[in-house]
Amino acid sequence: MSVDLSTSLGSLKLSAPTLTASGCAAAGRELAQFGDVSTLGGVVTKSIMLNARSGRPTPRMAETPSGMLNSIGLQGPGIEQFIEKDLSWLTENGVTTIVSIAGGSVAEFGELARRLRDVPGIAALEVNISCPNVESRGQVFACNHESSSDVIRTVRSEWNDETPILAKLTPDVTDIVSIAQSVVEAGANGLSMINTLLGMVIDVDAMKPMLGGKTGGLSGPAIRPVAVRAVYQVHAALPDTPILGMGGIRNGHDALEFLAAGASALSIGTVVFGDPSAPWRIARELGEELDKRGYQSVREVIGKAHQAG
Ligand code: RRO
Repeated sequence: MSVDLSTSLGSLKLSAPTLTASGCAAAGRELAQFGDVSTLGGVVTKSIMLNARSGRPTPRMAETPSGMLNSIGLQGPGIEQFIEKDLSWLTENGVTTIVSIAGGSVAEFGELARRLRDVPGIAALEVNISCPNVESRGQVFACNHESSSDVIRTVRSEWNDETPILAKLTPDVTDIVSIAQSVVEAGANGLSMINTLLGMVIDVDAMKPMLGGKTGGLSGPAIRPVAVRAVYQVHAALPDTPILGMGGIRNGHDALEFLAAGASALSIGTVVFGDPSAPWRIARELGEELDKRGYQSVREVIGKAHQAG
């Protein structure tokens, strides 16, 4: 098999098409016992905030049909410890690192970008606008054109011109295409999509929501058709904007579906909890799926499903 698995997200060249999804492999270190993390397309780190956070009350996870709900609530060590402990490990180990940032306000996003701007070893910034704006009654930034653009414009103004900015979009909107257009106009170089869908599971014996935080983000194969649809619609409207696609990818066949819809690379999330070697396995399987169909590279199938009719 001689399929070329390399790809790119705009100016960022990737030697492999599969990355970890933010929040599903912490900062990559835990995966090192399952494979050489530097051979992945990259690691997208768990969204980091300025200050340490303990997150939402437990329980924080619930099983759902073909998926799971999480309500972690941005638990993390804060930016300084992240740079010192996590980012340094990733850099020392030659890992292509995409740092995911989350702010409770537009200004906090700007501060995070400013703090990270001169830190070496960052291949791209993923701006997680799918988190609540504490200054706007907890409304999610990415649900609104204005707040989405404000965040991206602010991050852009604090960031450098060489390293791409990806905006992470939520599917919990009526028109994801128009949100995508707003953030690209505001300066995003690419899009990560999709984040989880807001859901709830109720324990009918206790007669209360299962999760401590009541609501949670739905991920896994249950959301894959939603993700593929979103990637397809956005690629049709913005064919020159690179998309990091994700949402319930379990195997090479699923990965191929996202490429055909218009994604240029893939983040592997929920499946990693049960199979930590999945990002490597799925890249291998994708090669086999491409080979079986007579393709020689990942690049030639990106957006391929748009050519039919
Ligand atoms: O930390 C979380 O609970 C969380 C975040 Br920031 C996110 O973007 N998506 C998600 O499903 N959970």
